[in-house]
Amino acid sequence: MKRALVTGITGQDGLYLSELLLSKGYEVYGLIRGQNNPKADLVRDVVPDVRLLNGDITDLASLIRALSESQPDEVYNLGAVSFVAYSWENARLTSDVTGLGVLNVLEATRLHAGPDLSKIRFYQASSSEMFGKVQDVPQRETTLLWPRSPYGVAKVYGHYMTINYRESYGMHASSGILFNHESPRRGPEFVTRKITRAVARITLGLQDTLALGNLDAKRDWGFAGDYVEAMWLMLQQEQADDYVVATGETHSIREFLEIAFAHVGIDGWQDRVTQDPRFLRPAEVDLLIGDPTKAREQLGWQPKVGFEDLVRMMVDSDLAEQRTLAGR
Ligand code: NDP
Ligand code: GDR
Repeated sequence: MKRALVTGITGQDGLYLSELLLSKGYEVYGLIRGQNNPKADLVRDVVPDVRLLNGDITDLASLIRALSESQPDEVYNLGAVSFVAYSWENARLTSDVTGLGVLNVLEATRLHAGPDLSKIRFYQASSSEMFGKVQDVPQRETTLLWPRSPYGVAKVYGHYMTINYRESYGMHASSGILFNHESPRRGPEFVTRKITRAVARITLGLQDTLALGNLDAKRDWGFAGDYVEAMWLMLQQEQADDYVVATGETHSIREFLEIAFAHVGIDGWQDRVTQDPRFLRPAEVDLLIGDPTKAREQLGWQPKVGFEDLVRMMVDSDLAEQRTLAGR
């Protein structure tokens, strides 16, 4: 039986990846931080077979202990301060967790493995935010990185550190450059979930309007359940490498709004949405669209859920959740 250690277990991807690994017969260990993490119950609820280990990716000793307790064949580093807007207000914290945290996980893995480094495979959650200012359309593995936020800068550090461990020590360390991926488990601070939750509440008469920032940004949005499969596939390859994981389609926030509101029968979303400068960013990533050719050809990976189905899935899930919360 294979064993995997997953950091960021309480997050959107941690839950989907755990479900996938458990379905493949893995023994899954999840790193959980804090003395009484409120999301521990969620993990126990969704994936009760995951074994939780205390630790924090900023704390090297806790990682060494987690590796020793789990003895993993595969390490998936998903832990991060992941909200781009928050990263300007907490740039140092973001650098420590999202940047230096990667070095800690790599180094703990190397120390734990000892002379036989080939026995552990490592996955780093890199991001399309690293592309930042548009250099290439679509963006691919070779596109120049030009991050536009403290989060993006920290991810670039983690990305190159992963490549460096591969080149310096021969570690089987792969980096998935994942474009935005969403689901009903997406945190409510991200724009997709913020919209689908608001659409559900407006439909039920619990809210009148929704305040957003820049509606013109374009993103390549896929379904998180599809994307965790690409993570796993990367670690099943003989050679470690870097892969763009994306749908190859891009849509604006306006298009997302259009489909979400139309799904509940509300035409003219413009009357329901206000623009609030508080949600504008000091520097914006205007256009993301990925070229997933390498992942398709080398990993045999393809997204299954399309954009419109993704939006509808999230609206339906939020409608059900809000109905339950409102006791209807
Ligand atoms: P989430 O924000 O949902 O989850 C982030 C996870 O990181 C949480 O489990 C959080 O734990 C954990 N974490 C935060 N700080 C620490 C720390 N100091 N030590 C250990 N764990 C910590 O993110 P997603 O699931 O959406 O994303 C997973 C990874 O993929 C992240 O690295 C993200 O940056 C990256 N990514 C995500 C994309 C997306 O579109 N979703 C696209 C590209 C990359 P806690 O509950 O304790 O806060
Ligand atoms: P992103 O996701 O920054 O791409 O990072 P987010 O959903 O936060 O923003 C997407 C775009 O929407 C615009 N926007 C708003 N965003 C939020 N959150 N709230 C608003 O009110 C709002 N109004 C407009 C933003 O300006 C932006 O252009 C996500 C995270 O998961 C990262 O961790 C990951 O690396 C990248 O995706 C790929």
